[in-house]
Amino acid sequence: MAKTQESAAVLKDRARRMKWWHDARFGMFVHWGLYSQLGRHEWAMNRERIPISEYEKLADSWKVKPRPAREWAALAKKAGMKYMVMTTKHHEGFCLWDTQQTAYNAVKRGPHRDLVAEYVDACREFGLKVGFYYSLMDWHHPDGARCAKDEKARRRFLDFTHGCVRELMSNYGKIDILWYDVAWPFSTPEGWESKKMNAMARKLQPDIIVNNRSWLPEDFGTPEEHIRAEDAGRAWEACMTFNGSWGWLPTPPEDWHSVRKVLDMLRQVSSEQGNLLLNIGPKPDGSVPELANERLSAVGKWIAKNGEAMYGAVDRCGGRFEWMNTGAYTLKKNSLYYWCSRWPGKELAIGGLKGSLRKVTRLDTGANVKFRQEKFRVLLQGLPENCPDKVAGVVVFKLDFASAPRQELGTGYVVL
Ligand code: FHN
Repeated sequence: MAKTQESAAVLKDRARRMKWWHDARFGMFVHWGLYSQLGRHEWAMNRERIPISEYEKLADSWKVKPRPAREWAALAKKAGMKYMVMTTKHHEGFCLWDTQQTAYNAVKRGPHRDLVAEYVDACREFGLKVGFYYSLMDWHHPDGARCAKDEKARRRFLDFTHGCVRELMSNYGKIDILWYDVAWPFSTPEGWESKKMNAMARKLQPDIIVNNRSWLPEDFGTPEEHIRAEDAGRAWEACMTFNGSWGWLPTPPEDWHSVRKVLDMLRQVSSEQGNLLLNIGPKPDGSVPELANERLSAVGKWIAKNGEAMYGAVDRCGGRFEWMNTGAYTLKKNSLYYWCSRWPGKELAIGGLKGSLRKVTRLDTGANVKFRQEKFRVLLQGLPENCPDKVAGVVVFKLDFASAPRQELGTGYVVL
């Protein structure tokens, strides 16, 4: 995508709109729809070539428990997540809100409820920012594919698409994030008239944050199922499944990210000023998968004591620190947070740190840690023999320096 120079005013407005998002760090992605009833991934309709007439029956068989979104929001809060993004319409084309664009929706069919309205209410009840996921690709709409080759079909499908976005931006109060997905079959913003669509969204929601999946860069990049920072200055959010499927798909516990893995993903994104959007795929009735509940609850317990190392304004570590054998870093100006995930015993050595070390504390207890700074290493001493963190085996040491620290280790160097 060609990089265009954005005006100072645009950059300033984006910084204003996105400050809460950067500080928030951690969000919950929710993939829930007709596909959840199949329990075989949200792409089952496409991968299994289920005929539309057969698939549509799911619209009337969908039974939803009372207000499941409250369970999601309560768990998100408990897990230390600050915002949510839910599928309002996935590729299957079924709309979870009271839309006038199609009768294929959760109010006219199956649940006979506005599931998006319930989700918005739940987010607000638990003090979470509200994100809407919207799939541009639509396997159900009659023009969803032929729009690529037929101008009349394109017009109809764009009127449908822009109409859906307009409803979502108009009918549910303040919306904080617009998360587009899969801009197939067009391969340009002109095909979708994205500029016009996003300008409409921003006019209706002046503070909204828009991702990069309508063929325009907009506000942030979206690496998926991997963690890779965008260029410095460009916001980014890694979206990750919990067990390899976005939609409900029961798999053995070993397929689900461990608490330690989730914490390491949080550290990785925080170390390069990114966000983590971690997905749950609720069961057909809306229930939270047990393993997601169990592991996110533990993540939240850990974050409650160590969140300082990830929330708020962080600096990029890239190029300033090297990999370590017992842990890894996040950085806030002169404070270096060492996430020790491999407990060394009573003494922890970190080689090659440059800068005058003033103080070391443990984030989980606030206790000062005895340390000695030598020419080639820092020694943290008087530690417990075994790792004291019983939640995940990860202890964060906060090292306060007189100035911004860095590390020089190299490959072949040894101390004589
Ligand atoms: O095809 C979708 C997929 O089902 C899921 O919604 C992810 C989430 O980012 N987006 C697409 C794959 O990139």
